[in-house]
Amino acid sequence: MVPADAFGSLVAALGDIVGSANVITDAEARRGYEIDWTSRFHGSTPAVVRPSNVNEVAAIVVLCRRERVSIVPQGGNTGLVGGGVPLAGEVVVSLQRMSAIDPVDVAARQVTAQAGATLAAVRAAANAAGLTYPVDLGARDTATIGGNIATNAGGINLIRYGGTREQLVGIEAVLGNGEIVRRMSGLVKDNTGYHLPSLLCGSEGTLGIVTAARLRLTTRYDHRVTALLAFASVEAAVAGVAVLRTAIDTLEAAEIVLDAGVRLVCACFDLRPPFARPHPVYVLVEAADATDPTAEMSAAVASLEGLEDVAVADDDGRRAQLWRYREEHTLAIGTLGQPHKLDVTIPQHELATFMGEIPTRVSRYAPTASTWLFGHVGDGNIHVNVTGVEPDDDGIDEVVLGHVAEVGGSISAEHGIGTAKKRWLHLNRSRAEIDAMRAIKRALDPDGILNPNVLLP
Ligand code: FAD
Ligand code: 2HG
Ligand code: ZN
Repeated sequence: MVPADAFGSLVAALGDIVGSANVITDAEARRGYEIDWTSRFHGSTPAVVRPSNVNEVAAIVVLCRRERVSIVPQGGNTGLVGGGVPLAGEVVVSLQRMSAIDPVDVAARQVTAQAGATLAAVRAAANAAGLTYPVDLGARDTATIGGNIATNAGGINLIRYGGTREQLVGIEAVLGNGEIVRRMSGLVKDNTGYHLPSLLCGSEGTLGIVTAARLRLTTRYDHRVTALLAFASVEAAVAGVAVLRTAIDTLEAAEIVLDAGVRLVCACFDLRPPFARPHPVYVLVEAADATDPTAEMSAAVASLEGLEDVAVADDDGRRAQLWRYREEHTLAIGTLGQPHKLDVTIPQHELATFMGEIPTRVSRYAPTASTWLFGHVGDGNIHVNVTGVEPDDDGIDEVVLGHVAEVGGSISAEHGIGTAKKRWLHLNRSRAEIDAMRAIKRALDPDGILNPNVLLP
């Protein structure tokens, strides 16, 4: 940390790099960059810097390294593990001004985008060229490609297309030592050593600041069917999803929500319930193809056991209505206070038991707490949200993550470790693995200035 009186010269030097209008020091203007989306994690920064190109980013890193000032890279600030906000006086480097998207390379089925481009903008560009960028998630309008890469974002279509890492063909980034690495040729066969895009993907801003990426695009399917399936139990829902995944090649989403969560969403957003009577569990499924996948979906759904009702959408308006029951969960839960967000993956054969067991364990620790369960059931990713517990009472995190590890799951499915979970990294990673990560961190960020308060315990 630099002493307070040194900030004046630091701010001036940052202004020399990006122009003083792009160095934010006013307390009111800084506030949105200092607090995370859930408002559970916050701190303060001497300055938010908004570079416009990779050379400015490199100059900022070189300056901060020389002055021994730490940096937090920030994109859309929609991260849910407290990883993108200054927790201990770091300078915030916001990539939001770097949002250009090149014309889509239709022949290569790729696009180059700067890190600050939003996910929605990249998807729209791909769409306009007759293709799609297959990563999608609820925060699409705000989350950036750089943030998606830093967290290796998963989202709602991972079961068909993979997550962000699977789409990443090339990267441009500034490492913690101030060097620029750039591999953007788009060559898909390229076995010339360590794959730096993969390494930086999921590194949560600890190794480099991503400034641009070359992304793989895929076929855009114009025929789509979405259905909300009502089940009698979580067991039936999990078994049903396994059947549908085998039966429907074109399945791209399988999302689970429970009755309590749907009621909360309906109450918060004044929505009508999806069915005439409530059901314990709902699974939202979506398939897309070059021809209408409705018949294939209907035949597979007809074979399911424990199915109580079905609502089908084959037009965009109805589809959006069904998705609201799922996608509004995060906002609805946020109205109850600052939730503990525990984004975990559970092995398929343990999933139903876990979902039954975890509310009991939470109540045992905190009798007044509420547990909300929903998520990407197709890949075993459940979002355990706990409300009614103080934001800094991480005993509840210990209870949930400890049990996740006991059943062979991952303590972070798609949101990353951030600051929220670094205490528990050892539950999933061996000492040798953590040592290897530290060695990589030292090599690429020798003075440890990049996001020093996340990921590594
Ligand atoms: P930020 O929040 O700004 O930063 C996240 C992390 O990345 C921080 O550690 C930050 O330091 C680092 N970072 C940001 N930009 C860069 C960069 N250019 N270079 C290096 N490091 C960088 N996530 C999913 O995976 N799947 C979902 O389905 C999903 N749904 C969501 C729904 C809602 C309503 C919300 C609020 C969030 C959701 N998220 C989801 C979480 C979040 O949107 C993702 O983690 C997203 O990838 C974060 O992008 P961002 O630009 O907002 O990053
Ligand atoms: C989602 O899938 C996001 O909606 C957010 O990953 C999950 O709010 C959460 O816990
Ligand atoms: Zn999610």
